[in-house]
Amino acid sequence: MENKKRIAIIGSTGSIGTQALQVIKSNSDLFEVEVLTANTNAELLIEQALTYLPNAVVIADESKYQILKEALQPHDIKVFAGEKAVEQIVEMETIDLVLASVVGYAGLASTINAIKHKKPIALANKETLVVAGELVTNLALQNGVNIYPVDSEHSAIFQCLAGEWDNKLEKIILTASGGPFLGKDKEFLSTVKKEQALKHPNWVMGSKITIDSASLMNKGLEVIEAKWLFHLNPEQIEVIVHPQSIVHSLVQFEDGSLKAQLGLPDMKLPIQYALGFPNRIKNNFPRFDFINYPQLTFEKADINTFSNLALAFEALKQGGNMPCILNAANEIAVQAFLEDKIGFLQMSVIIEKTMQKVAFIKTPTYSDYMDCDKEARSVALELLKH
Ligand code: MN3
Repeated sequence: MENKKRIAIIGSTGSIGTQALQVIKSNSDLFEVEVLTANTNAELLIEQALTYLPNAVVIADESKYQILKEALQPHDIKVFAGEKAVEQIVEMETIDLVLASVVGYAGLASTINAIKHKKPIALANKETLVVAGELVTNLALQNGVNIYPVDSEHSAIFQCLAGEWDNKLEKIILTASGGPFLGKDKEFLSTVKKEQALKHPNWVMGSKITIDSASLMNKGLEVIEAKWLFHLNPEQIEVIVHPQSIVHSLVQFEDGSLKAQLGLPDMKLPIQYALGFPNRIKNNFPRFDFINYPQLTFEKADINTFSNLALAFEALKQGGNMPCILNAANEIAVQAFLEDKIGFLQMSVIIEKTMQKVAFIKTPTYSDYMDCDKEARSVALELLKH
């Protein structure tokens, strides 16, 4: 068929990237893979490239270039290497949509470049909007570029808004599973190890986001992401804990009416919605059955115990470069926790102190963000030593 949507997956070897490839495989009449990029996992990238035969692949880790080149050249697949190449590949004329699924700050540059080249974005990288939400959304507006959320909560809100674009929102309610430590106190949290934090009750995700879910930082980042995606004030964003992860989020309109999107927790659905928008695509994913869930429950988030969520709201309220500082410190803290260098609760301490130490900038430029990210990381790393 002609008119297949040609997709570039930036970060194809991660959790979202691999699930996106499954969606594309099941819908090969609608989508084809134009570009795949990975950070360091050359082995999986080669396997993916040989299966999906993209036009080009990029590996950020330049030391893997030769392996990739040797494996893929016979198949007429272009091979590039280096971080700059990841950023530049999105300019390719044959790309119809860019799936931004790199984890963390590292995803920012390629997303910005894609927007500058008028590519629609399916956004799985929430840190892009956390770090530079104002800049990125303004740029998207100037270039007439749509950003389709892949994050399940934001996809839920986006789905609720379909056909309601002109109706004002009173507020949105983001649901949070509460993670593996729901209901626990600080004393318990002071003893937890990464193995416990990595066991998420409902969602299968990469390690960074799974730790963020356990600490509620993930929800904090999503609050900031929602602000920029849906043009909201901080007061219009609520978080509610919903341990079953069936109601993916809700919107409330000015008449008090609430709309929610429900379904089993499976990232393939929001990925598919973002790739296929505005069309819904028939699939055979398992269906939700109320009989298996006699109770859907909701409770207040415990921001005293899980202070990362409070810190994120604070960063959102202050604005400027504060969310960028929060994000950089969090990336360092999560990495340190995953390496058993700090305890679970120390992550919040490092983030809070970093927010106090790095200079506040009210209206940062892109280079301010780059400097701020670097500075916040070095401050957080310094704090790790004490
Ligand atoms: Mn989410």
